[in-house]
Amino acid sequence: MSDSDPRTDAAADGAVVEAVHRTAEDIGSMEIRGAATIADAAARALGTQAAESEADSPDAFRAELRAAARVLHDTRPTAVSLPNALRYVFRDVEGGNVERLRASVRASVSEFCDRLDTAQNDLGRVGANRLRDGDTIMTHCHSTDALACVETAVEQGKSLSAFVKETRPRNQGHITAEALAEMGVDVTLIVDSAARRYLNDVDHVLVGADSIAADGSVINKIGTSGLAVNARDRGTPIVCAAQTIKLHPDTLTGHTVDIEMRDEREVIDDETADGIGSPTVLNPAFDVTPPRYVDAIVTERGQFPPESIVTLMRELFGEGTSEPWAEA
Ligand code: RUB
Repeated sequence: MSDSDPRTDAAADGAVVEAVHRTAEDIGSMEIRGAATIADAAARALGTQAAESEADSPDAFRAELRAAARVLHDTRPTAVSLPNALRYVFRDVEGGNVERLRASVRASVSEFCDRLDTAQNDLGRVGANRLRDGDTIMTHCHSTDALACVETAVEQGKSLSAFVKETRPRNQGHITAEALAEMGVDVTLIVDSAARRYLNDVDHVLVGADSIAADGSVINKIGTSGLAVNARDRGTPIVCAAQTIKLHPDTLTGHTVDIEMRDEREVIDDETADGIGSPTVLNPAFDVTPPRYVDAIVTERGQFPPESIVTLMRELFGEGTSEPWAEA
């Protein structure tokens, strides 16, 4: 997919189908959110591009797919599951006529989405082993990987309680509270700043990840690092549930992970801000928790001390990756 022609690429931008633009908008506005869900939606959108493409040559088809991938890629910069999903779909898109290319993209998308589901279930079984009957967890944000561990533990007959941080400014903790309650977990919702007060009553802090860096740093919803530092101070284990699609290949060669800055109006509306002297407002969506504050990263391939995750990353990615959707 790398032999792109700039003229074909320019023409392809206009052939990106509506469903791809809609998915990109939904990811940007967080209608679709959470690293695994974003990956699933992005892969499916590429599948729709392939299905609806009216390209009349393999070159034009591939250029359209690259253009669609760029639209999706530029939505949210922190969750590496998004470029990892796009890369997966591009793996086998090489030769043949348009119909063969179309079929191969659609097969890759369906394989990718199946693998995502399987990985989450497998990860859930690994993570559930850490949870004992009667345990209390504390959560931050809403992570389907973290919830998979709880769900499996509950299915194994374990009774669990949870302190759920509301997770300002978007309150994804509410989604977690609802999901846990549906599983039969006893839920207590707290404001973010109450976390330290209750950490003594907690057996595990359980969070997800948008990206895991080669040094074992966990990049997750803003507030995760403060929670982890407090948990370490109180001696409460902190576990990160993250499928291998969250491993960030570029960090193998020393790149850092971009932290998304979101609209300040998620924090405060214009009128209220005007009323308090129009302060500068910063709204970083994620932060970086250094590996020394994390006890284990739970993946579908087993659980790892964060410092050893680099071994798994090398096995999966070699020394780095390409961007097959890049313009010529
Ligand atoms: C979501 C978030 C989640 C991870 C993991 O942030 O930080 O913890 O994405 O989620 P946002 P999952 O709400 O800004 O997308 O385990 O579902 O992949």
